[in-house]
Amino acid sequence: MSGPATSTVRWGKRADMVVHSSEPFNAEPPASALAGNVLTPMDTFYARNHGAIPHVDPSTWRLTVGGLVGRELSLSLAELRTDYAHQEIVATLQCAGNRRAALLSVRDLPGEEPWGPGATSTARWTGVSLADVLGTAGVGAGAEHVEFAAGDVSPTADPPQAYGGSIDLAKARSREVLLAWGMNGQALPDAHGGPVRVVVPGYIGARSVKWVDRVSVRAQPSDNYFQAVAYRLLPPEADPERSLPGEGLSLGPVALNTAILRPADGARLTAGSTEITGYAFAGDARRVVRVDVSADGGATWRQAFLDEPASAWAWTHWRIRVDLAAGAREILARAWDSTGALQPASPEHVWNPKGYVNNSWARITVHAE
Ligand SMILES: Nc1nc2c(c(=O)[nH]1)N[C@H]1C(S)=C(S)[C@@H](COP(=O)(O)O)O[C@H]1N2
Ligand SMILES: [Mo]
Repeated sequence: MSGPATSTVRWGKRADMVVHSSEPFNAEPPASALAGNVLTPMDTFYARNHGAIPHVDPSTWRLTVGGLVGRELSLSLAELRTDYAHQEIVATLQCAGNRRAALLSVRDLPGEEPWGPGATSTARWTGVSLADVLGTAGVGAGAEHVEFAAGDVSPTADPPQAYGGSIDLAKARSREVLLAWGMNGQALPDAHGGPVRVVVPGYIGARSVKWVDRVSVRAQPSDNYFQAVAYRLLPPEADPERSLPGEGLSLGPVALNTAILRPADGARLTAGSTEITGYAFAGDARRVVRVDVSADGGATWRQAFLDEPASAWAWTHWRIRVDLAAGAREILARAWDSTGALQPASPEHVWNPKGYVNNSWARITVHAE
């Protein structure tokens, strides 16, 4: 209905998606499209892919569960749905590259896409707890990690390989980690990992492996490129072209972050009372407890009103009315979490060679007249 018929945006996404790459398909909604929606509509949910989006036939799909288990399992979608209790969880996914654009303006990041604040979205996921499936397989001695493997091959991995990753066993055994076939009440679409994906609430999006077809219980983290080499936080002086498997810090839980969704960066507004809205998110067991907003470049701050999050695994939307003086105004937002941690002030403090985890204060400039 809306959008030009000539739109090149695919996979059922809205016409105004910011497409970072069409093959593989990488796209985020404009920040304003995330505002006001606790659940992100399907056509607005960001898409992050390292290879071509496959179509996996739900009638022939099987999940194998192996490695350090008492007995190997091979489950069809029908078996997964009938043999295990269904779970529904509202959870936010957030890419480790969310808000990378601000790191790029500090220093170049060759080959990395300039994601804005839209590499995060929230859905109601339906599936079964991975914990229950691991329970039937039986976790063996020495198990510390659970690996997820899929069939989509990434040409940018070194060497090119199918996508995969792992999480620690304790997280894998928590109720909230799902093998999900439903998203906002619909069958999981191809672009988001249908027929079944992993959803790891509170962890970077990279661990929520789409099109999952194998779960392996292991003593060590996955050797997959996207666990051992990519999605690791390297020190600023490291050369990502030469980094060896296991170098740097493996990213798991999402760092405390926030973004301003409205008004848009660069917007022209009428001076006076203006509503500022945004999201804040804290990974794993942490909760967003406070968001401060400044309408004068950080000279003074006031606390925003926090909406009740939809679940312990969902983002917190916030809002505040500020009085905007005429001229170019820098608006800042910064969040605090339940451990008392505050976001770092500037992207210079967090710059790293792959451009992950930019959780510096949100900053936009608007022109009030
Ligand atoms: N099989 C597979 N799973 C994947 C990926 C991928 O490229 N292949 N990308 C990961 C990354 S980096 C993110 S941020 C999320 C994005 O999920 P979405 O495309 O549903 O938003 O999926 C993760 N799971
Ligand atoms: Mo990601």
